Amino acid sequence: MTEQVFTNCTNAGPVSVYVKDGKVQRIRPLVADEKDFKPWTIEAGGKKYSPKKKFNIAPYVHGERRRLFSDERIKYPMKRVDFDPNGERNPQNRGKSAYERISWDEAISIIASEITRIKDKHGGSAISGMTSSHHNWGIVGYKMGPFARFMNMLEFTPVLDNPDSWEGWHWGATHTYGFYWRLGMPEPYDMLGDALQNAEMIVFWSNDPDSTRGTYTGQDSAMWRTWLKEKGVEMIFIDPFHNFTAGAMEGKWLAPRMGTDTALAMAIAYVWITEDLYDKEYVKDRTIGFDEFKPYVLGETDGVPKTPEWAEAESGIKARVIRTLARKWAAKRTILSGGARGGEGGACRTAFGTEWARMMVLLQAMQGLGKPGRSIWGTTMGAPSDVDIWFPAYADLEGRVSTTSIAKHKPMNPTKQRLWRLTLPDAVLNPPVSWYGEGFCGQSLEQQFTHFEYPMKGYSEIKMFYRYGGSFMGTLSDTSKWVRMYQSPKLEFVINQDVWYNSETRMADIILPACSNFERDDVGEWGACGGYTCHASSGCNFRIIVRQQKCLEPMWESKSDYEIFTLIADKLGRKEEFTDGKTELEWCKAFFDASDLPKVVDWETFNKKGYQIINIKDDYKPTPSMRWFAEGRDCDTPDPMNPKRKTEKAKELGTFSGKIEFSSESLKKYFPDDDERPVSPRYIPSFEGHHSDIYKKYSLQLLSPHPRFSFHCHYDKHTDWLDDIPVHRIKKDGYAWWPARIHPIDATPRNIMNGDIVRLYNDRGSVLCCAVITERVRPGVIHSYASSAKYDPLSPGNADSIDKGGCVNILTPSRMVSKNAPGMTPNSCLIEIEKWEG
Ligand SMILES: Nc1nc2c(c(=O)[nH]1)N[C@H]1C(S)=C(S)[C@@H](COP(=O)(O)OP(=O)(O)OC[C@H]3O[C@@H](n4cnc5c(=O)[nH]c(N)nc54)[C@H](O)[C@@H]3O)O[C@H]1N2
Ligand SMILES: Nc1nc2c(c(=O)[nH]1)N[C@H]1C(S)=C(S)[C@@H](COP(=O)(O)OP(=O)(O)OC[C@H]3O[C@@H](n4cnc5c(=O)[nH]c(N)nc54)[C@H](O)[C@@H]3O)O[C@H]1N2
Ligand SMILES: [Mo]
Repeated sequence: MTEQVFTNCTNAGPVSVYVKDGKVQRIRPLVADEKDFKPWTIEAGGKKYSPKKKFNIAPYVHGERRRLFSDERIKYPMKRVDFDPNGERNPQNRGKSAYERISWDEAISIIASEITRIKDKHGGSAISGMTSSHHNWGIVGYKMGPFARFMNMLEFTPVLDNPDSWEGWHWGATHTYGFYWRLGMPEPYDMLGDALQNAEMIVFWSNDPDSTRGTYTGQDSAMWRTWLKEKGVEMIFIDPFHNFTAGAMEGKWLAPRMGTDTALAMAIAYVWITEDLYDKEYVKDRTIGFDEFKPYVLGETDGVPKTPEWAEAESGIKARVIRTLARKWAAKRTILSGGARGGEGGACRTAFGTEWARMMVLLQAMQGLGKPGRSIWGTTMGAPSDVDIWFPAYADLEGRVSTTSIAKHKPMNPTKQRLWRLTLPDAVLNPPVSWYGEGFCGQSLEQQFTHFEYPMKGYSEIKMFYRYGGSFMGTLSDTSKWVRMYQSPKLEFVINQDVWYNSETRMADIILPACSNFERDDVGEWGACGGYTCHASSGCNFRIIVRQQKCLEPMWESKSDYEIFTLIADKLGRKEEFTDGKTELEWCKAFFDASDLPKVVDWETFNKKGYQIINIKDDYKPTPSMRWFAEGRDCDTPDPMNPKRKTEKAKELGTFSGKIEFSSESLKKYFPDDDERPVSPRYIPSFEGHHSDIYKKYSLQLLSPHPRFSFHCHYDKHTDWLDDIPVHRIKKDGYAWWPARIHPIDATPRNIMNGDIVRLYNDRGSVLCCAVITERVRPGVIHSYASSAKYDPLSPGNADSIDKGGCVNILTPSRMVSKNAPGMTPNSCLIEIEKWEG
């Protein structure tokens, strides 16, 4: 047979897939017709900047074919050998026992009868289930689609996700500058042009965009940073790790002690206030509450002036360096780059991370946030982009913008009970649990103050858990408790449905093999998330909507997630209700029809050609983010999620006052006495940091950012090529170990040499890693990426076992950002490390 070429899209770029005799020969960045591209041009400083006509995918996508055919694929439906739905279930053996292959018929029969049994006895609320944060690309088969539709049909108890990416911004910055409709992230519009034309300096504060790449947008923004470097824009990096962007940009590196970023920020404000280096007019016209903030900075309220000397004692950064930074920042037009998308960054996933994120906004507010070259920008979004052509993205499926929705099941799920992802194990093992906040609070600030308790009156505790994907041993906090949860007899039945074996897969009673996005039909726009991160595809040089063509039949006995739910629905007699009579390809067409794409291309052409590039119009007019606010105009940026846009409140931000709030009106109203998220931000020493009692026992701080060469648990362990990249894993004695980076000052007294296997430990657990001795980490900090996909306990099924795979999140705390802000805090973690002789 001749070779066929298909188009598809991954979560880091569009690809062409070459298939012969049902086998994928190769996968490479999508090859599009030259004529389809009409590159934009930005003029700045007498030069013209324009992107090349190509798609710069993330490195791991080059291993996509290896991942597709990986031995780690789940190939057949499996049943735990000692699970008998009609007899002994042996939940205590989850994680220990072996599995046997069963037929699809048997698997579907067991699942359907368990659903019926549990629902009849306890109601739909006894069934729960959840997905993870990321998914193979597409919108028809995305986690918000079939999974949500099916589970809503069962009237299940949903598990609310903590906003992992944005914790401090979501729970903190929203009370300072609004943007709750972006979960606390700033607008991205036309920030590249603004930077090229106006910026003189960029402060990367907890940001490594060369590694994190705008989340989904591959390497496209790498060129932008090179342009900025060549233009002579000065770059500063505040990070306990000398990260890859700092290396590539040859920037100045400041490495604060972990947990002290807010102290550093306060000292910068101190210099500006005492040396009269801030934008007083902006503070007067565009903000409120400065009079409550200023006395704290000056030490008038607590007797502690937040001087650079004071901050030096906390952070270890020299007072003169802090002064120089503060003066330069005020003298130059400076962009603050606070995480991958402007508002993210590992510093927001810490104890009281709200205070850091609020300070990021307030520092920029003191310099005129929104004025030319004075933005909050991750350097990863904000290319010129035509947003008039709307195409749905995965988060639109449940959002306000969508017209069709695969996820919406009518009648809507009547179950009001909710679980909170971070406390799910506690909810099962030790109820009741309670918290404030409706998960992703993108509709209003008030959503953050809603109180929840589980179990909820009138509903059942959960008995059945449908886990869709699942690699939390590597990605959540204090993850041994997930093992304990899975072994609880309270969970009578556990399913896991994934494409690859991941750390939670073998905790289930029934395992179902899903196929990848290459083995089913879908449609999706590169980099676009929709919903609360609307217009994220401006991180790509070109908007491209891809008809994700089925390239080969599902391998082994895998099936698309949609087909799996269809089979179960059929067994329950509800097939038509689930499918709405549509195949996956028909859903693709339905989304296409509902979008603006038919204005540009007809379905037949799009379906056959496989992609459509949306170029900007000739008369493109930039609308830089927050310029409208800085200039006191009506909002002219196109975010449809901004509820004040095009109303009489169009000049306002999303805070209660409509202005930037040094002292938060929303916190004042709902939690006026909260000393952990005070009305006006404070530096609060970390609950797991250098002032804590356990610091005597565990004096090293674990820094666990996002892995450069994998995408969370995607690609790691499932793409053997990655084991040959020493930044990612280090091969020793036939095993691919997860690296842990340690400064020579910490290694020498512990007698640790480069390449030694070391045990990282604290009271929560132990993880084995391979030591990398390097001066790229600050003394006192151990750097080891989060998101190992390999959970490899020396004693399987024992929650207290040492893990050999590198799941350092076994060590991180369950304690939340603060008592009323239920976010995760993996970067506030104390450990010790020793050479492993076992
Ligand atoms: N220490 C530390 N921990 C962190 C962070 C940190 O900075 N430090 N960051 C946090 C952040 S921001 C995030 S987003 C989380 C991410 O952590 P997770 O939410 O755990 O994300 P993933 O690893 O992407 O998990 C995706 C799972 O879904 C499965 N899956 C993917 N596609 C499909 C599909 O098509 N069908 C099915 N059935 N399954 C599929 C995958 O195989 C995998 O098991 O980690 C958080 N954890
Ligand atoms: N390659 C790759 N790219 C990704 C992901 C991935 O898994 N792999 N995940 C994607 C996702 S879901 C998200 S949310 C984004 C996350 O993007 P970010 O949140 O921006 O990424 P992080 O890696 O957590 O942190 C960025 C930098 O902050 C530093 N840092 C961590 N803690 C602190 C601190 O307390 N203080 C200071 N000053 N610096 C600190 C880290 O050393 C790191 O260099 O990345 C996305 N992009
Ligand atoms: Mo994330």
